[in-house]
Amino acid sequence: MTNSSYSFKVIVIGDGAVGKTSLIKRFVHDTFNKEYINTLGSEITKYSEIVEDVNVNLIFWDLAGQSGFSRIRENFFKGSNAAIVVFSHEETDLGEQSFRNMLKWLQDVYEHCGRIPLILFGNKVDLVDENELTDNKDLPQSDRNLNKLAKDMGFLAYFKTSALTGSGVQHAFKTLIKELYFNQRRLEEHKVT
Ligand SMILES: Nc1nc2c(ncn2[C@@H]2O[C@H](COP(=O)(O)OP(=O)(O)OP(=O)(O)O)[C@@H](O)[C@H]2O)c(=O)[nH]1
Ligand SMILES: [Mg+2]
Repeated sequence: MTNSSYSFKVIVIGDGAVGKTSLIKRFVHDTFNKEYINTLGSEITKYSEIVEDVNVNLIFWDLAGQSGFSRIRENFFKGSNAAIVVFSHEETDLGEQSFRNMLKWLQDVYEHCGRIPLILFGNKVDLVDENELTDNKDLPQSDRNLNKLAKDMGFLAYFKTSALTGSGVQHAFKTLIKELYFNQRRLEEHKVT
């Protein structure tokens, strides 16, 4: 039986159509929709899991990446415990732009939330040749370059994901959950009673 619970607000950000909503759907419901229904404003999804006897409750705040929704953003960022920044690996303008805009999203987080745990997802990995990402070290989106970039930018980790196939999704989200859980546990252990 569990005797305590932790709750975390996790924001999911990145350009429009990179797959933020799809990643949450894949992780929480194990479903995928090929059709693109862009998020209006923001959407909330709840997720719970028991970790070492503690009920860990997450609330994912999924933000519309399309510009035009910037006015609601302040409220969106308030009180976040972690952020997932998503870009797309697809070899299109959308993909390339989403990669470049990652920095802009990161700045938004620092501005509104200060230093919170950050995770980077490179999504739609099913649309590219994964061997290229592993072997071609000259590619900015290669595994080696992205692992380094993620480290330099203060991300906890970088993961390649596909909401379509599910590849990497569980592992990426679970890494964040574990990080949040252990951070909180450490804080509780040092709390003066
Ligand atoms: N091939 C492929 N398509 C994906 C993947 N993830 C999402 N998509 C598709 O990409 C489109 C956009 O996905 P969404 O999850 O709605 O993107 P979003 O980032 O939430 O977009 P906004 O709500 O507008 O910010 C949809 O047509 C999805 O089916 C993926 O991993 N692989
Ligand atoms: Mg969306």
